[in-house]
Amino acid sequence: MRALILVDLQNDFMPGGALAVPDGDAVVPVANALAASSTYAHVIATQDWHPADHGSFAANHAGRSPGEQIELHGLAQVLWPVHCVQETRGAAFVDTLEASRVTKVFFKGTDPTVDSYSGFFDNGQRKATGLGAFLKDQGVNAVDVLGLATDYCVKFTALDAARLGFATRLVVDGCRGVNLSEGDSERAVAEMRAAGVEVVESDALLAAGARD
Ligand code: VGL
Ligand code: ZN
Repeated sequence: MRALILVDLQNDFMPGGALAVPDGDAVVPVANALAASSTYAHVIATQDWHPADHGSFAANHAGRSPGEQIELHGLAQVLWPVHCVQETRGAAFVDTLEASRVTKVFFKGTDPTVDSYSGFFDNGQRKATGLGAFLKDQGVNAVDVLGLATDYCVKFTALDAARLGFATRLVVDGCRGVNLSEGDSERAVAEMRAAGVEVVESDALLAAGARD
């Protein structure tokens, strides 16, 4: 059984948002098309869901700016603009997402002391969100991953999925990256591929959907 995992399709990651991913809105039609197909036993969504005092926000570190790197409680941390603050419009799903297809939501980044790029674990791999246990409990053994951003939350979600033993595919046309450094997204895709993630296009999945 396969699940679709939609990573962080939230207003703050869309053009005009606080942490806008270039062309980020282009992935929403891909998410909607796949979510509407009958291929998936579950359509899961993650939401980046930070308290206002989150340690990943540059604004919470005197004299620091977004894009700088610090050490946060022993872990390397890129500093970000304030984004996806719990209960704000920026943290809500983008309106164009057909959210009624989503069967279960997992929240991440709720602990102010540690960031959480993966939908499965925090960046220290200490606390689970419950996503892995939920999927296993439901008999899911395969996942398709898409969303924002390729070089952060999508990458770490797909890597954890593969590591946990799920047959993992990255729907590459359903992802866009932040690209703080040029080529970050390409390197992220290569890293996922090297970890056993299959890289696929949504068209091929939708065409195959009629067969499986
Ligand atoms: C993300 C940076 C900070 C993401 C979340 O969704 O990729 N990136 N928080
Ligand atoms: Zn975040």
